[in-house]
Amino acid sequence: MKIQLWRESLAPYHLAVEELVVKFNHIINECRESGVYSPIEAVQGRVKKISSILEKAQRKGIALNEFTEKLDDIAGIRIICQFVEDIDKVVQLIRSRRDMEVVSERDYISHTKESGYRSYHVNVLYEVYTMSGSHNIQVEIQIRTMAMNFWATIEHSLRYKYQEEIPEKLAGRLSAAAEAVLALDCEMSAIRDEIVDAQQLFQEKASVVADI
Ligand code: 0O2
Repeated sequence: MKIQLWRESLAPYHLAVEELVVKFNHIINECRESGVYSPIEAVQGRVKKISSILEKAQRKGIALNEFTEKLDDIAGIRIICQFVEDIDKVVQLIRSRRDMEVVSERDYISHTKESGYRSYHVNVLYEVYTMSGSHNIQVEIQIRTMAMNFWATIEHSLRYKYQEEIPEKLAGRLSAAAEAVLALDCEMSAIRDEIVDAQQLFQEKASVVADI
């Protein structure tokens, strides 16, 4: 496929990611402005690189003219939460929205992957409008805690470095690190109220200073 054609095919995906990042960031701002705790700490978005689309399509035996239908994570949103409990709130929020339709969910938190990967995936259909009309775009929304994100980001780079063949010893250490992440998330949940209280006080102080 020519590069211009790739650009045209991926344009609605870029639009979907841009719009969704704005919408989820708006939730953070709305919460902050009304002094309410935000279940969303941060939002990231990306469109899969052409090389990664080609690699995944080949690995899954997907023909190039089918990739927009059969690859459901070309458009990706990552929602980072502070606490495990927030993940469920974000999932409920997504399910209740009328601008996106949930088509599937994958719970890698209750069902941790063999690698140690934990995250909640919600796949949605999201409509965007471009000059060529409307497009129903598949978007994969990954929801995870800051600790889960730390682990997944590092494991992802190691997986890339070792081309999916992470040496056994290193895999063992990653597995132990995943256990530590689980323990950290539990510990933080246990003192959640204290932390949220402290953050609220800190935010109030910061806004008083800003007003002066
Ligand atoms: P990238 O670069 O993040 O886009 P698969 O066949 O395993 O690739 P599938 O069946 O399409 O994936 O869906 P799944 O399991 O929901 O995984 C899709 C995405 O979840 C991956 O995208 C990763 O972002 C993340 N993920 C899944 N498993 C792991 C894991 O063990 N470790 C880490 N770090 N991330 C994981 P891509 O395309 O692999 O990568």
